Amino acid sequence: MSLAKLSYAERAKRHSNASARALLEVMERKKTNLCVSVDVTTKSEFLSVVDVVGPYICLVKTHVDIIEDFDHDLIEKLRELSVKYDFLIFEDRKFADIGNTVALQYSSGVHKIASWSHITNAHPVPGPSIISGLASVGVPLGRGLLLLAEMSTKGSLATGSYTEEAVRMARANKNFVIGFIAQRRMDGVGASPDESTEEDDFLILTPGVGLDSRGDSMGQQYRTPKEVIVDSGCDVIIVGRGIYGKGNNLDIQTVQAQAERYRTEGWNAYQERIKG
Ligand code: 5IU
Repeated sequence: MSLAKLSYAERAKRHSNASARALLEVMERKKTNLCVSVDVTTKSEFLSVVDVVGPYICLVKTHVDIIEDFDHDLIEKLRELSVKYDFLIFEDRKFADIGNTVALQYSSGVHKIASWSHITNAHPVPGPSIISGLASVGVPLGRGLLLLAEMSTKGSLATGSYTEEAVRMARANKNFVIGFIAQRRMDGVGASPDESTEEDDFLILTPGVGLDSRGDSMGQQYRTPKEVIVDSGCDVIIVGRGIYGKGNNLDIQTVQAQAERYRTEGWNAYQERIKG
């Protein structure tokens, strides 16, 4: 039986990485597989969105480098909201450098990502040394890493043998690599014929999710929660503009209604998958 048929609660028990376990537990507890991607450029907009979507999400995805008035007060407030509403934090940093450099980018600088972000991600392009560099910082803190095995954009180069190699890198580092940013489950991908991968349980977090649009003018491509969770076996839907909108004026009531809507769609799709 594919592990995609197991409940999030059952899968939580199979994970030894603290962040993977905590994410699956919160998904089950709050009955949500929704991650909101909050790509806004001011502290006040960021905190308003998180405050209103908090009850509906398992995870907040950040790009802290786009926040013009970033400071550590923002991180303190985000942490308070993560406790108040019970969600985890994922800085979508997409590391891509040599091990020594990514360890510094992860631990230091203005953002000190490792000190507050439960989960972060990396491009596999440098090879396994990017994992060891990030692990030297993240493992002692119980953090989890996602590898970018695929992307949602038109013409993405992360396909075929590149994706397979990413999965092989993850299998060799299961204590820290908890899953992938990808568009489908990665069961058995890149495995040799005699290799047993049945026990692998990588989390699949999937951006490029929208109910009202199939893409944007800059190459983004959207699929529905059902396509992502039921048809492709992914675990977490990542939604940005579908929830917080496109314009400059945040309409908080609409943001709340959209978060509720995506949460319901994502959870219904998951229930269909595990019961079907
Ligand atoms: N994101 C993608 N596609 C990818 C990866 C990351 O969209 O393949 I890797 C990020 C970019 C943005 C969010 O922060 O996910 C999606 O936002 P929208 O739902 O607004 O398109």
